[in-house]
Amino acid sequence: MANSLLLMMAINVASVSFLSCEVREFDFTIKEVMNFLECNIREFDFQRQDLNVVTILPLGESITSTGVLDCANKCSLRVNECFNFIYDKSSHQCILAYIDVGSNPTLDLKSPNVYRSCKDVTDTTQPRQLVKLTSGLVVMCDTQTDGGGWTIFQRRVSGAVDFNRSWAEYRNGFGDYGVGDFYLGNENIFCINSKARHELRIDMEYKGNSYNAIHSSFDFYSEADAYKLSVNGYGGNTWDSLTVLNNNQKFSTYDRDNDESNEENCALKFVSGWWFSHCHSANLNGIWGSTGYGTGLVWIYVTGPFDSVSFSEMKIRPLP
Ligand SMILES: [Ca+2]
Repeated sequence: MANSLLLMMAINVASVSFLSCEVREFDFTIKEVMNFLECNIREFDFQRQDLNVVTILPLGESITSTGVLDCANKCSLRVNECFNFIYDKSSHQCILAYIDVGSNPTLDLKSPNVYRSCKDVTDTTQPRQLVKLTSGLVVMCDTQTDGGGWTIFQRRVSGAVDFNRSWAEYRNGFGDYGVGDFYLGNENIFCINSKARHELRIDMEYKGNSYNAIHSSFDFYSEADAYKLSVNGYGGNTWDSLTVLNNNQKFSTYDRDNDESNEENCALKFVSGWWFSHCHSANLNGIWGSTGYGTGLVWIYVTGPFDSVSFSEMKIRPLP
């Protein structure tokens, strides 16, 4: 029963039905439950902003508890790990439930040895793994490509997530780790990159072929400089489309025109948030699958202006 309930919680994670499930499961006063759950949901919402949590949590640990509020308290004391709890009145067992995004990718929030960066991830059995950094930020790591250690900050695999977003959304990040499409957020990229020098790698797929573009030098400026991007030192198996028109440019969105064109807002025109100049030669935050002029996930030397790559990942790794 406990496991099936957890599964139900996983599906309706913050919904009213999830709450009523709990009320039915626990045999104590609704007032007590609601008081706690209101608190717990707030905590969860806070975590959710961090995590973009998607699927959930099968197993926690079972500990003896004096009552439901004690069990709730045990959970709330471990707010960074414990998502919710189940208290079994007959056995006095308190089961703490942890956030986990399932088998692939896995979210390891239980390890006391949290990671400074994706480079600290030693378990490379999953090609993509979610980890919580020491900063508290949960990131998706590419653990295998060219030795792994990559923090992915942009990912397009399905088109399920709209990338035509505001300045604030691009600053804070958006998307869904479960679906696999997300943007980590310019502020997060800036923070990560200010702690160490990084290289940038872009992986793409187009018509069954894989392409990569690597810059050994990656500078990412603060919001005061409109998250300007500056790269250098190119390598890869395709020609560099990024530096043709988009190097040393500020970030623009439909509601924040920082591009070099006085006539138009490139972000508005090309339906994306990006480092536009007089617009672009690459536009990986464009419209999924678009064949409209320049509006797709363009990498000009691969797709031309009228098509889209079918997979994109932008990732950074600390330099040795
Ligand atoms: Ca403009």
